[in-house]
Amino acid sequence: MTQTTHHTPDTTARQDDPFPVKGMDAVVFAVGNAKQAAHYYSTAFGMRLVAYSGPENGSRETASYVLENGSARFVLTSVIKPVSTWGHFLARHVAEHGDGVIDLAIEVPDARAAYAYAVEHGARGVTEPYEVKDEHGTVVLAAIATYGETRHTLVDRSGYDGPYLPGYTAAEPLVEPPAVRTFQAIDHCVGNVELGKMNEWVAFYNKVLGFTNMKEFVGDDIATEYSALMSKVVADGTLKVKFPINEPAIAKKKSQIDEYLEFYGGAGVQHIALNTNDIVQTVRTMRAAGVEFLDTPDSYYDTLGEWVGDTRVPIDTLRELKILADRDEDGYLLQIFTKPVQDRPTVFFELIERHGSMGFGKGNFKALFEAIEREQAKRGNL
Ligand code: TYF
Ligand code: FE
Repeated sequence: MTQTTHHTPDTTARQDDPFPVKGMDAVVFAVGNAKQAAHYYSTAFGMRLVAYSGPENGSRETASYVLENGSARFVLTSVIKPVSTWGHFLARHVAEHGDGVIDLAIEVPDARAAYAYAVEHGARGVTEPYEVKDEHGTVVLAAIATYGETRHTLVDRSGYDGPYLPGYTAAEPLVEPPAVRTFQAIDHCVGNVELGKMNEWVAFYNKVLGFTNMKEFVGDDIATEYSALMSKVVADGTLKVKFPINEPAIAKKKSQIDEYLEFYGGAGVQHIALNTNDIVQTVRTMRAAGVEFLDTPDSYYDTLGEWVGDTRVPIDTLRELKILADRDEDGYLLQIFTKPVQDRPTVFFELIERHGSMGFGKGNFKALFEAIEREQAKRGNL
């Protein structure tokens, strides 16, 4: 069943936090053509290019474009010609998974301490702590493995004031950014894992990163009724980093999570949710730029007002733009989901405007999952 509770975000760092985090550092994508992806996230998502690494500044093997919107940072990486283990990894990752997320990088105050804590508590180390430096200062990096081929790089950038990381040079936006900022932070990053593995990964985050479970989850009864998935959310003590974990459930229909696992080729990042202060303006801007969002039937809006009450946005505007709304005891939220942003039915995005609620839209799960299933059916995967 779904439940919600009062979440009082304590944004001050806790003395006793076993794994203090500052927030999401970056979402790193391995893609087939980073040059064109940078264009898409600039023109369609309204992000700005801020840094670049490639052959022109000494990186012969890979090209990486760093785009930002407020504190949200995406890094798009392509291999130019595989030479090293890293280049071959990127080439194989794109071949196996298509465009996807290789790294949910977390900013921490002390990457060595964070890595040591994680490995002591059962994480598989991918990269031991190391320093990179240039004229802008020093960054300490380390990485641990999570679900599938995804990793968490732990980033201490307190000794650095450059555009992204040593080795990157500052870059200018590719196009004039939209007049109104489309979004300003990463709200949560969702992983899809194999059948029966959700609780193992929840336990991993509990043990290895000291994350705790948030009360909102999708359990057995809802799974069999209509969602065909189960979901739990882990977060750091200050709720700055929130990671829902989904697994498929056996139901009447083929799970959307199974579709993802089949086309991604295993576990991986399913969606990234982005915080916006003005979801109406953002959806108008992104729709006009060609971003496709999931459809919501008119019937949803016919009854919405009765249970969600007043929101900042009139119901007619929500209906026009297919924006979803949900309310819990802490407040309300507005949210909308894009269709997958590549040909494989894998990674997609969510826009979320929060007004008090720290939930994930449990009141919308039925409408949302039905919308996802309509898309699944169009693809012949239901
Ligand atoms: O992050 C969440 O939990 C919400 C709801 O396949 C959700 O965005 C859960 C599963 C899913 C799509 C959205
Ligand atoms: Fe979400």
